[in-house]
Amino acid sequence: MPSTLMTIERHILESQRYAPHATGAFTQLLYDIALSAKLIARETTRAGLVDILGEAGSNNVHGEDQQKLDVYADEVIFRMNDHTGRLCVMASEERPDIIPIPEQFDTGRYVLIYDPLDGSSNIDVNVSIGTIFAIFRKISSGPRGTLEDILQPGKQLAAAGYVIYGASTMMVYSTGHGVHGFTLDPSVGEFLLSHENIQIPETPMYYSVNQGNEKYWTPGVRRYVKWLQGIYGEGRKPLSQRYIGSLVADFHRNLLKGGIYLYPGDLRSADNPNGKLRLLYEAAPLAFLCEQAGGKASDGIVPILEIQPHSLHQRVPLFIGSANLVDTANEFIRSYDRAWVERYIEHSQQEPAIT
Ligand code: AHM
Ligand code: MG
Repeated sequence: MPSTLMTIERHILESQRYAPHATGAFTQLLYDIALSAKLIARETTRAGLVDILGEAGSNNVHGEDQQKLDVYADEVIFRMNDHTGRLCVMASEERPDIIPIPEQFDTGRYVLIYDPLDGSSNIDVNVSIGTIFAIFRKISSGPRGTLEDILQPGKQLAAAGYVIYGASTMMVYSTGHGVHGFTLDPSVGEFLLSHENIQIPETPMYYSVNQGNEKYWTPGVRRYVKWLQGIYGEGRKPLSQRYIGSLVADFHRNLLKGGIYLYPGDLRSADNPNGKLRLLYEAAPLAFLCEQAGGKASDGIVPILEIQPHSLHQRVPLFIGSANLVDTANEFIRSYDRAWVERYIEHSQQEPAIT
């Protein structure tokens, strides 16, 4: 047994020493997210019981309403945070517009952006899924938050993290002072510090990509993946491929073991060269964590954390993981994907501006 047992609550409180002027609101906000995670974890572990207790949208044998898990997760995070006076506005991947704080409640200095349950195709098949969250400080001048508070570049994040609902539930977060991981002990209902100051290993083990999309890839991405496989590059040992299709789970594994996750922009549609993932809910918070752990994240051209978002649900290509692998991805794209880069830049400039 380790000499000290550190709960997430204590860890968050002790981290306040880095912010001597903090009022405690930030600390409480992180703690509310941890509490939401416990509620969501309780439901994800019962997910398989839906078949015998009733389908989503119907009544179960107890006469209770069954909800889809992603809707449930979205509601839990919203309701845990709408009335605390700590937030000025929220945004969820599940909702089309920004989420104002209801008029009857006070507002605060922080902004919460979340993907309540990422990896939706894995929800029904008992494969790891996750919650991703990002916290900014309010920048707009009015009393209540606006879209301007949401559309901030990742380099302005005050904190970010994720929860993985896997063999065990873990919460991993950073406030800009390292990345720390906590494992939920279900018998006592506490997140306990299990991974302090995570650093992504320099020697990578894995690459993670949906190889089924290869026919849509740009020439640079094709060559890059061949390089990862050791087909190009003198005497390079191939990396093993691992792909769960749950960003949080794929990212978590590569963070601990070393490697790269990529969801590139592709040539599928001339209208959308940006790939699938969302800048605000997925790419930016994980990029913040990855950089804190000594890794890198880019869209193939610039660091994810430098990108100024233009719209709430903006998509972005993502290359994230060990620093040298991300640098090499950028080099391949620079060398072989000029046509795609032009289209991507042009498309990004057409994104609607902040209103
Ligand atoms: P979602 O937000 O609808 O769950 O989609 C995001 C997920 C990521 O978790 C995952 O990495 C990716 O989509 C997988 O996409 P694909 O099935 O195209 O490989
Ligand atoms: Mg998602």
